[in-house]
Amino acid sequence: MSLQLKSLKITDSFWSHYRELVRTEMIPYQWNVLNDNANITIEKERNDDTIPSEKSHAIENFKIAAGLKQGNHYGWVFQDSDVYKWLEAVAYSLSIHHDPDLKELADGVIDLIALAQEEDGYLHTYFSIEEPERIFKQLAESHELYCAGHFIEAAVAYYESTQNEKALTIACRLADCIDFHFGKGEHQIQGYDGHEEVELALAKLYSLTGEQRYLNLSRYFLYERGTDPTFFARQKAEDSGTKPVIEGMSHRQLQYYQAHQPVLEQQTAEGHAVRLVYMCAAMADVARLAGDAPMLEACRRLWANIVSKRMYITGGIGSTVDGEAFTQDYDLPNDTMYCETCASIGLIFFAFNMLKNEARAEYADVLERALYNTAISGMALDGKHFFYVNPLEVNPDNSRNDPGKSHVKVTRPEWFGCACCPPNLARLLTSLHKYVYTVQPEQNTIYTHLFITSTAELEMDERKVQIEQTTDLPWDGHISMVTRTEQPTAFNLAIRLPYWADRYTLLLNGNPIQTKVNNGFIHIDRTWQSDDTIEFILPMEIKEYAAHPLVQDDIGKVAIGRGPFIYCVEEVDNGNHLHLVRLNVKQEYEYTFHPELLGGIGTIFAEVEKRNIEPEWENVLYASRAPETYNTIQLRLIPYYCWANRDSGEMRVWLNKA
Ligand code: FUB
Ligand code: ZN
Repeated sequence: MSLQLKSLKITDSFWSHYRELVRTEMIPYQWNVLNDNANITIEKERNDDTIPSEKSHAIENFKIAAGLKQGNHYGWVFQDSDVYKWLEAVAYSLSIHHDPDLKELADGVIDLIALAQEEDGYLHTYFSIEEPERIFKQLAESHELYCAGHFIEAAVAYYESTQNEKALTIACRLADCIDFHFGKGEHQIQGYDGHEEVELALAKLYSLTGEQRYLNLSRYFLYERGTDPTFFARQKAEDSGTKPVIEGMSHRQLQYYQAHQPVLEQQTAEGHAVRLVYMCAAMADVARLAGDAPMLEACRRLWANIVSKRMYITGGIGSTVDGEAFTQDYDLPNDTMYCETCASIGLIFFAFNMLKNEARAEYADVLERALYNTAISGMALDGKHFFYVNPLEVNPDNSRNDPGKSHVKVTRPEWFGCACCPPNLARLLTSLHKYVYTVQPEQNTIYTHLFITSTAELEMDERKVQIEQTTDLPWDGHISMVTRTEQPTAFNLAIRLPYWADRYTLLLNGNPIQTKVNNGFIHIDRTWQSDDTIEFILPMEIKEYAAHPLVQDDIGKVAIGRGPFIYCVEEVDNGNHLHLVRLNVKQEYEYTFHPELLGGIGTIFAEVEKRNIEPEWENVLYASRAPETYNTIQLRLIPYYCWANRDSGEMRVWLNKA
């Protein structure tokens, strides 16, 4: 059987709006930022004097490295990756929307990158401009392979979208340079980058080019990690540089880099959250491409640890600002967490690469959770303001006055000194069409992961098959899937039964059908005729979710969800002191869609109790036999993703429950 997904066109109103926003606002906006033309305020992501936040300078760095300008590198050592992620988003955007001007701009950027690339294929503006003698000598901090990975990803996407060979040639020369320098050979560096990324990029480059060396190199980096606990320390000891590559990073433990153990021995998700999920995304892809069963088993283990013990209900990960990292099982504080936008995007990559290995609905459930909640919370509805950190509870006074919460912003800044998140989101949204389905040719099965109005073009043994999916999700639970075929065609259509639906109705051409559910997918295995219509109806119940009792911060509280969305309450709707709100034992909720509010959202109303601050508390901090009285109030909840788009104020996801 040959079954291939050839293309997917999204026409969904919720997601098309986002993708248009990226094309019309975010991409031009980011271009101006990268060129220091945006006239915006760049904020530090937390109070830290070492964060470079005067400007981006990213394009200027390339011009200097290319010899077109004089000057010094400015910004983080990984500033190049902002340009690469922008380029990758442009590549996907061009595949959706023909735009000769944008293509010309991007081609020009590729020409500039080509000029900045060294004779031997090396590419990294910081080291080329400032410290060529330290190339590959400070890998714990240098982000050289991290940046290389982002370029390779961009080049693969750009080639797939435009057939531009120049970007791909730069990428292959860069990969060849890395392949020359790293490995087990006598004169090679036996080590890896402190920030995983090149591993997943090399797997993509292999998939595009078929060049086995790239897959081997990716696999080498994964297997090398954590085998020699002295590698980073030895590089540091031998370093000739007079200043750290990244200020304030040298104290990091090996866990931070997932370098404390060989990857197959790592039992729990440790260290910097983005690094961990990028590593896992690479492991999952390499496991599939190389048929590496122990690697896949390691992925399953790390996955289980994340999703059953270390992930927020919003699909956020990273419990602490210190190292932007995981901490320990069930440690999920709501107001000091990190939940970096990039980390949820990395979790989506990991989930999707697991789906390509094995179709289990739990991967798509998490993918959907992270996508509809933390990932899109990373961008304001204007496409020009961004969150780096996505809290589940905010009090503006605490963010202002508590240095431990300086990273928890109440409004989305225009840009960040460390601008990893906004362009990451741009590339995710523009590539969303890749996440709706996967196909398993050996099972002759098409798996549906996301419910998004779209048309999929498939090819089965040279026959064309179309699947038209139509839905009003995320607001309404009716999904219809119509097949169009040139002639009757047998295949198995597997549809995810999402975690938030306890029941479902399934009709084929208007009649109920019996199907089997396997690993969370409903399988409909039949010979499809043109215009066969599946109707899949999911109840959009408002749900109260509780957390595991060991999550100290959520005990006695519930979070409210409807469909894929987790909801929150904001001060602008409900007044301040939101911690005084208490949901009733038998709480009733009412859902209403408001086309005029926040771009069109469904809100939830609940008549709840709010504790009074009685006069007895005037100038009293502690009291025995304290009075406790409540008022009834109307509480309005909105989907978490669109918080902080009106007046700034308190927000919380977890609410006290009587
Ligand atoms: O180190 C590069 C990127 O910057 C990371 O992925 C983010 O967490 C931020 O620290
Ligand atoms: Zn980020």
